[in-house]
Amino acid sequence: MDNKKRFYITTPIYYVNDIPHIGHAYTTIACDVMSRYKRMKGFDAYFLTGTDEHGQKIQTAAEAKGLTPQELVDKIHLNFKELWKVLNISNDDFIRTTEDRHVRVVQSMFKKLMDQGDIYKGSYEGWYCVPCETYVPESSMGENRTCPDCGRPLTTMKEESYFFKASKYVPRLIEHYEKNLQGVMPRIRYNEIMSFLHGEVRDQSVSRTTLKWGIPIPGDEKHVVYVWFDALINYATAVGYLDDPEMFERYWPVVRHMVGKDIIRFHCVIWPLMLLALGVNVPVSVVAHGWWTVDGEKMSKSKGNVVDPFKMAELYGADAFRYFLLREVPFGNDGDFSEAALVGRINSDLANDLGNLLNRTLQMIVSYSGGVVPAGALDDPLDVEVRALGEATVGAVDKSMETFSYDEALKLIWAFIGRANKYIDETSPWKLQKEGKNARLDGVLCTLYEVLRLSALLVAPYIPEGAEKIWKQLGRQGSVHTEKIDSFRWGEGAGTKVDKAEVLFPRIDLEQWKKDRTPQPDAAKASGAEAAEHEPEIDIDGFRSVELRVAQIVKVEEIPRSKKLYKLEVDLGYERRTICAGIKPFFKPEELEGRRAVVVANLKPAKLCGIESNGMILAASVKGGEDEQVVLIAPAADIPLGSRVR
Ligand code: ME8
Repeated sequence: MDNKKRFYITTPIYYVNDIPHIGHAYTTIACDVMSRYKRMKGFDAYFLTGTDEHGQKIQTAAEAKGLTPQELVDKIHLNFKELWKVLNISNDDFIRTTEDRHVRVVQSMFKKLMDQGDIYKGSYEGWYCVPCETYVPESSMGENRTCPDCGRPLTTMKEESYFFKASKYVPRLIEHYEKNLQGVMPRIRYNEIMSFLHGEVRDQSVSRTTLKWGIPIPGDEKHVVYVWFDALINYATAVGYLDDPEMFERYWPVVRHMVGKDIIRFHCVIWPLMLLALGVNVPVSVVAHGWWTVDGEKMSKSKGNVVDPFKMAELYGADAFRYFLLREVPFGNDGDFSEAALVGRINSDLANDLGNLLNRTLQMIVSYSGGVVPAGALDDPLDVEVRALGEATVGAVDKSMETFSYDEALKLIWAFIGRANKYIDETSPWKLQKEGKNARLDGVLCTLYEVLRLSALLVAPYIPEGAEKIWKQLGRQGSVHTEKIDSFRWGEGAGTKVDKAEVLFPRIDLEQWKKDRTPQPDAAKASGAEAAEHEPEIDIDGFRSVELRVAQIVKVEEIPRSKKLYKLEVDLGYERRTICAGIKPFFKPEELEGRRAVVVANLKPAKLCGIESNGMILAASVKGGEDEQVVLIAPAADIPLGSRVR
């Protein structure tokens, strides 16, 4: 097998000082989808993830918990392993930097570089960020000597240190990137790295004497290896740099690293420089993704808005979470996570588009064809068009996956699914059946079955559980995940006995979902107290005497003397009139103009702030502590102005 059919992809190895969050899940899911896809394209694909277990952060976290660093990492790394199970991650290996296999490689590389003079001893003095474990040059410090990454105060530090002669290899790395534009993806990050390389790249401090929790330097044990120098090497350890030259030969030339945009300098500058010094190929590509915010805000523990991937998988299913993360934002860009958007995608893309297509098709095959896919003639122009789109989609998806454009690939697949749903409406199989046009009906059912058989293959890397269920419902043998996309031949599904149709992605009832997520107002503070104050009973005639009508607010004017009142002009269809309403604190004029509302049309005129008010606008209100929430009461659907509300 040539290198073109091999693929090795890695996630960053995650720090185990904390529990996994959406950022960890995102990179790992993206790598998982890519490796699953490559396997289905017939590649010998290898997928590595793992944990970064040395360094100051871990030592500090362990101290805070009253554990030894080893106890901490032994415990916390299991959270990551567990999460990958829950999210259906198909990694081939999970590396921990505290493993002996890794410690030996780090020490051997360190020694090799020292022996050849590329690591030398010196002393280092500078401004240091303890949590980030980085020296920060004066030029990139934040205000008041703070870390440009985490914003925390820097401290001065002087220590004896080993240095890696990074600067020596910079011209070779620049030359490499000039010839390999795919070396850093996307282009914006490539440009960032090139301009950094054209600036001053200093020799790198690669050892520490200030902490104990690290890999000892052979022959000088008061030093431990700097955590990033240690961590980057994991990618080589795992594919047998020291222990299995054959495996290393097989996968190293095709390695791609996926990382968040914040750690590209380590991956696109330091690591390749280390590899050049070691005489090893630099990675084919480093692919950088953007960062997730949550409901428009930066994710942080102090804000309490950290998205817990375990919880998302439990509430919505691993497939939906995986699908959402890759569909929602173009890979490489920053994205904003919101559960409401996730629910929207579940209902529209998964339940509606894909789920309905499967359900409708299977039910028709059962009702009209005894549950067996008919061997129809697939020569109607519509059939030919759908087939051509399917075949073109396979090629277009492959192009998108080449550039890690996951969202593009999903858009293409869903365009194909959407086309098939439209095809059902265009061909109306129920009419064909009624009219006894059996030959045509067979062609339609067979085409739809083929659409689904192909779609199952295309969605399998993204929604592995759902795809397997589709495969089974379609009556296919074996697992969808061992299929090869390119072996698919249109029409070969005829004759298959389909399985029972079951709902794949249940629709989420939005009203119920909102209710479940809305914190109930505190009874004492809010609605409880108000609800207890009932008005005296009235009879039906008493209620009828209130003339309620649908109106539209056409103009909103401020009343300069009043903090609460707006002067509204409302249209009742048969007349326009002025109403003064005490809703100014809750709405801007532009939020009211054009809105429909229900008004009391027969209220006696009253003068408010010198203006005659002819009626009243209905609104619901609730008090929660200091805040009052007010919403207008409006008809749920379009109805002529002036209609009575009874
Ligand atoms: O950096 N959105 O580990 P780590 C998207 N151990 N990605 C995010 C994110 C967010 N809000 N927050 C974090 C390390 N990430 C090192 C790696 S590799 C040799 C060593 C991403 O656990 C971040 O960009 O702090 C990074 O790629 C990854 O999570 C791991 O972060």
